[in-house]
Amino acid sequence: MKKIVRSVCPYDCPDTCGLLVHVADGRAVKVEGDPDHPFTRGTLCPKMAHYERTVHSERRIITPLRRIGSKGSGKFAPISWEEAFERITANWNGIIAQYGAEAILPYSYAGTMGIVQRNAGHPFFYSLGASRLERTICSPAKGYGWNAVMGQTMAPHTNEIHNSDLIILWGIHALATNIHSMHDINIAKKQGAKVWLIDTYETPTAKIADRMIIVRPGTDGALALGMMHVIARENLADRDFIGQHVQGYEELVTTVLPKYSPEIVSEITGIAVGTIEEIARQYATAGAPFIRMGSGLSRYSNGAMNVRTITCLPGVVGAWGKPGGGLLTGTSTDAAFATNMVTHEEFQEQPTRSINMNKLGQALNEVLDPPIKSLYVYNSNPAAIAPDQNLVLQGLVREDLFTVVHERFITDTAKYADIVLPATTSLEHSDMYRSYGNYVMQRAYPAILPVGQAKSNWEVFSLLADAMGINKPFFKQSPDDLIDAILAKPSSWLVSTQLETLQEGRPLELSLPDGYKTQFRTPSGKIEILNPQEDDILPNYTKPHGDNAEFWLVNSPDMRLLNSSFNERPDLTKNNKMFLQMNPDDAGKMGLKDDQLVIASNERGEVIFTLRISAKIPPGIVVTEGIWWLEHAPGNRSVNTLTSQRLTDKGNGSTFYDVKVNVRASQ
Ligand SMILES: Nc1nc2c(c(=O)[nH]1)N[C@H]1C(S)=C(S)[C@@H](COP(=O)(O)OP(=O)(O)OC[C@H]3O[C@@H](n4cnc5c(=O)[nH]c(N)nc54)[C@H](O)[C@@H]3O)O[C@H]1N2
Ligand SMILES: Nc1nc2c(c(=O)[nH]1)N[C@H]1C(S)=C(S)[C@@H](COP(=O)(O)OP(=O)(O)OC[C@H]3O[C@@H](n4cnc5c(=O)[nH]c(N)nc54)[C@H](O)[C@@H]3O)O[C@H]1N2
Ligand code: SF4
Ligand SMILES: [Mo]
Repeated sequence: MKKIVRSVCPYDCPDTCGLLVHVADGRAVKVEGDPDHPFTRGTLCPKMAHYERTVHSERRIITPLRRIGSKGSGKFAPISWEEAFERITANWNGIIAQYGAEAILPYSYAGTMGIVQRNAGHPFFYSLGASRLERTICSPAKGYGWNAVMGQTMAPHTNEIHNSDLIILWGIHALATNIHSMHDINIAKKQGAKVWLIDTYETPTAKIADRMIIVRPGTDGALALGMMHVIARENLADRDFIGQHVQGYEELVTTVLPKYSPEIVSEITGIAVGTIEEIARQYATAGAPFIRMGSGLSRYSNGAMNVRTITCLPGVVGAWGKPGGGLLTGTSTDAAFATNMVTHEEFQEQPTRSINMNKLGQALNEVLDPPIKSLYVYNSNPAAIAPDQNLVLQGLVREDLFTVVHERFITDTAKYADIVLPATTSLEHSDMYRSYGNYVMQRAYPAILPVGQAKSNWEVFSLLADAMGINKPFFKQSPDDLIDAILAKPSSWLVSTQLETLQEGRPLELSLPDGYKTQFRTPSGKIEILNPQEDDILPNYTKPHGDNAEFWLVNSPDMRLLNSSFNERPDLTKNNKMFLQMNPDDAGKMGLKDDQLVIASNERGEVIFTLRISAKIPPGIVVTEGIWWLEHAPGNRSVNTLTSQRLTDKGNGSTFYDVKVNVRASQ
């Protein structure tokens, strides 16, 4: 029997595409982009064009497993679900009796973005009284920087781009991470818009840009101040808009901007004085300049300040007042319905400690009271994606750590598990999705039955609640019951006529209030260049941290992967080498040759890469793309051996790109 089922891409990607899944005899055989989805518009990225190969991969875990080799060896034997639950509860009950439930740490992030399956562990671990995980690995510094200037102001609709005449892609590798924005950018380009890209090297996204500015890592805040210096000096600011809508411009002009002449900013950023002046003038005189800001520049010790500073720019030139003008870091649809109906924080009876997910390595190796005696991992692959890999692996190998991993594949993390549980893919379970890059939301029903004995996160936590004696009726619901309950209490943003669209599993675009672009939801009601709540009431330039080593290590997304997901796909990863890209002059000075093995190292460890010499990389920087499973790593260590657990200036975020390394030939 054949059918076509609507579904949603579950991955941690701002596009949150609508899918049409072709099912034949109970198997997904083909996946297409939904032409009716307003952002997807019928196309998919290379990863999801063959999602059926992930769903029906030979590498899927199809039964629960018990470890029979040493930790990390990946040797397992199948067991029943009953035995898996017996082993987990026996271990946990023993740990709780001796150390208390805080000795158990959940670790999860964004394997799936659906609100039920992503958050399913929260009510369970709150009820258990386990340690909390501070989930700040992605972009809290970006959120912080935006909020410091714009408060809760609504982000612009992506269609604004159509009417822009100057689009700046700032720290975003849009071809890899936001590919459907190309539809919008192309509409603008056809009408004559120019595209500028600001990045640390010439990424593949440079192909679609008219101009490229290469900035020294972590110095974008200085560039923004330099642009504002030129705008003020040349009287290009929008005085009317500022008078009506901006707080603190005069103070910025008199106390901060004098320190950031183009000459000084050129020293900091490595950008020519003339280029700083040119982009400032073009930005200020454009009819409707639009900035699409990525997370790259926020993953530094000065990340929140970088974002805060750039976020001031559209206010200074009045871009918010013009159709097609503005700045997009990401959208928030939190207000559409109550996620708390899934997470239920109040199930936690007593305060428990919180462990920052960026510091897993430290937490597993430090003497803590109580120590972490059990780790439960779902929706995440910390052995690959968390910083300071050596320390993370040193923790995972501990014989006294009882590790459970609920996964679709034997990832680098699953190899260290005592018990592995098989997880469903998004085609096998129900969920509701909302996006962080647009305003479309969609409910999805299962397209096929679970593969093998796989169970969804929700199902596993319901069963674990029962096995651990947590007798709340909440856990007896199905995911669809829960989604129905959430939709029965929608916010005014979701009106009842629209709910039918959601119930039918069709994409629904939330409408934005008239005039939202100039409704500034800050305490003052204005754009707060001066924010009296901040330690530094005005934005300023602060330096990134770096390390005591020679090259900045930029580690960007790879088009074929999504974080460490899709490593299971030979069609995407075949013949891959973990490349380290380097400028020809740097390679020449060091006598290094193309395609030879090199070692990148710093105080945290060493990683072996294959050298790729490329003029697209500026001197002083090396670049690696993608988070590869260790099976692709010639030295059995991957990029996060080199990254640091240090946190951002605000938001406790990750600082993945604020890292330096030395490079030498591998013998
Ligand atoms: N194909 C693919 N898509 C993805 C992902 C993936 O791994 N692969 N990951 C997903 C996730 S979880 C997220 S959070 C988003 C993130 O996607 P984006 O918001 O695009 O952010 P990043 O991918 O972190 O970084 C984008 C760019 O920032 C650049 N960069 C680094 N440092 C600086 C700097 O100091 N200044 C400037 N101007 N640029 C800098 C990097 O070179 C990179 O090209 O993408 C999602 N989509
Ligand atoms: N060096 C470096 N490191 C980085 C980054 C970087 O740019 N550079 N980016 C960082 C960022 S922005 C992020 S967001 C993090 C992301 O880190 P993670 O969220 O851990 O992302 P993934 O590596 O995709 O791992 C998700 C895992 O969840 C599993 N999964 C998928 N669906 C389900 C499900 O329904 N149930 C269960 N139980 N499991 C499921 C997948 O098989 C996959 O192995 O990585 C960070 N790490
Ligand atoms: S990974 Fe992103 S671009 Fe690709 S299908 Fe999913 S949501 Fe769309
Ligand atoms: Mo992320």
